[in-house]
Amino acid sequence: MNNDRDNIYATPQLDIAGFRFDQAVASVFPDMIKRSVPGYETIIAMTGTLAERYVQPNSRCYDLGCSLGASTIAMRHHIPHKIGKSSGEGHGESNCEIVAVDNSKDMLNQCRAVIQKDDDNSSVGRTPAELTPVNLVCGNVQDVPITNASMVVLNFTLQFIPREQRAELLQRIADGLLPGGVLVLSEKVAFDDQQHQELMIELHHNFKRANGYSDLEISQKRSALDDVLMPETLETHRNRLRKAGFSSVDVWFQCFNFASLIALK
Ligand code: GEK
Repeated sequence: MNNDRDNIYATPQLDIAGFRFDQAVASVFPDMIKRSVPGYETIIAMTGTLAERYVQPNSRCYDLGCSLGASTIAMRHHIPHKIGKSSGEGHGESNCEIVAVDNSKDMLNQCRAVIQKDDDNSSVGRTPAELTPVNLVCGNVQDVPITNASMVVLNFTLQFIPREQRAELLQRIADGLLPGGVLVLSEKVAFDDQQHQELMIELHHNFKRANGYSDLEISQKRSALDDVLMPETLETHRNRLRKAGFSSVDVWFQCFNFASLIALK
């Protein structure tokens, strides 16, 4: 089941191991991310809106670090079925494919079940040709070829990649995007101004407390994420994206130390 309540850090742990996306996390993930990341549901919904606008016929959409597939489902439900003129092939359907990648097999197994459920629900009133196929890949996002893409989503994934390897991944994404394609990059961010940094952390912790996490849970999770989740400033993200060749880059959503950027090729 993946709709259980997250209480992974509710009891005191003597030795807090580095955070891992294992079976325990996969089984509570939707609850964990909603109660931990301000604006998560808004960002997912907006991903659908962006898919409606930017996904091009006969192209690929990538969900890199897909977890249980929330962004994949948002794109799938909003890719217009009949974009472009009927070209014979695909009978005027979008003829798109979504490639959803995660290197945690526990997360990907749960994701497979979510996609299967969506197949079953979505098939009502639709022909199979109208359901955008999802190709689930268990692997490192840094190794997956990105080609013929009109939309790429990195929703809270880049933060787990070693800092010095981020530019290369973004360059491959920029190179794999078609002209007019979009990258949605959501991240936990840091601030140069120490006072502002501390305020954002405090407000985020208040958000978690208001969502039912105890001080013990907040502090143990924080220790587990140390050296695993590595935030950078918005300026660093903007500069790196521009350097990779994106022509228009900026933040469309921010709440405390969580932000989402749109980068257009
Ligand atoms: C969502 N996007 O619900 N290669 C592949 N997967 C990775 C890698 C990597 N190198 N590093 C981390 N992951 C999702 C939420 S969660 C964010 C993304 C969070 C995977 C990891 O296994 C996990 O599933 C996901 O990236 C990050 O919109 O938990 O803060």
